[in-house]
Amino acid sequence: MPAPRYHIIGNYFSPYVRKALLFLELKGLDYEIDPIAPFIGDDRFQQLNPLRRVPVLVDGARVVNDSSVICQYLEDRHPETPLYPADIGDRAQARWLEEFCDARLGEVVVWRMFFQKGVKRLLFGEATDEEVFAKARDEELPAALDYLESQLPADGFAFGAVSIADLSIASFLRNAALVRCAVDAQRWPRVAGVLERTWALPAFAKLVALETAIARTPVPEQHVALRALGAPVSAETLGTWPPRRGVMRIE
Ligand SMILES: N[C@@H](CCC(=O)N[C@@H](CS)C(=O)NCC(=O)O)C(=O)O
Repeated sequence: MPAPRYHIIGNYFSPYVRKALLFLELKGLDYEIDPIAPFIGDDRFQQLNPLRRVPVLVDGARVVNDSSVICQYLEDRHPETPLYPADIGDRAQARWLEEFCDARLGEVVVWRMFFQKGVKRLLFGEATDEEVFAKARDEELPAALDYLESQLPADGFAFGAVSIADLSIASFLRNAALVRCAVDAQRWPRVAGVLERTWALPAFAKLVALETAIARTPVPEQHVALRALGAPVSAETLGTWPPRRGVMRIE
C-alpha cells in the first residue's frame, strides 16, 4: 500500500490540531497521524518544531508548522474543496475570526480552562488553579463569546458555506465543552447556531468520536487504543515519557 500523502503530528484534544484534521477530512485527503500531546514530544519533535507545539504537518520532505499555516497550505494545494470564503473581504474577516480563536480562545479556553482542568492534572499531576478556571469561565469566555456573537450572521455558517471561521470557533469551543462549559443558546444564539451546524458535520463528529473514546485512556496507551478504533495512526511515534513542559507560556 502506498504511504499516505500527509503525516500529521498532534493529539485529538488540541483545537489547533482539530482545525488541521478537519481540513484534511473535509478535503478528503489521505493522511496518517502521530497523535501525541506536545508535552511528550521527543528531541526529533523539537527539531521539527522548536516551539514544541502541535500540529506539525509533514508532506514528504517539507515540514509545515502552525495550524493556520497548515490550513492555508492545504487550501493552496487542494483548492477544489474551498474552506476559505471566495470574497477577499470575507476571506480577511474569516482569517481574523480564526486568529481571534487562536489567540483569545487559545488563552482562555485552552490554557485557563482545558489545561487547568485536564492536562495539568493528568500529565503533570498538579492541581487545578480554581481561581484561574473560574475567572476564565465566568468573565473571559463570556466576553469572547459576546464578541463572536457580534460578528456572526443570524443563520447558517459565518460566510455561507462552512469555512475556516466556523471550523475554528467550533474547534476551540469543543474544548470548552470538554470541561463542561456549554454555550448558552439564549445568550449567544448565533455562536450556538454555528456550533450546532459545525459539530454536526460528519468530519467533526468522526474526530469527536475518536477523542471521546480515548478520553480515559492513559496517554502512553492512546496510540494502541486509537489504532484499534480504526484511526489512521502512524507506525512511528515521536512520543516519549515522562512529559516535559517545553516552551510553556502559562504555568
Ligand atoms: N499558533 C499555534 C499554536 C499551537 C499550540 O499552542 N498548540 C498547543 C496544543 S493545544 C501546544 O502545542 N502547546 C504546547 C506549548 O505551548 O508548550 C498553531 O496555530 O498551531
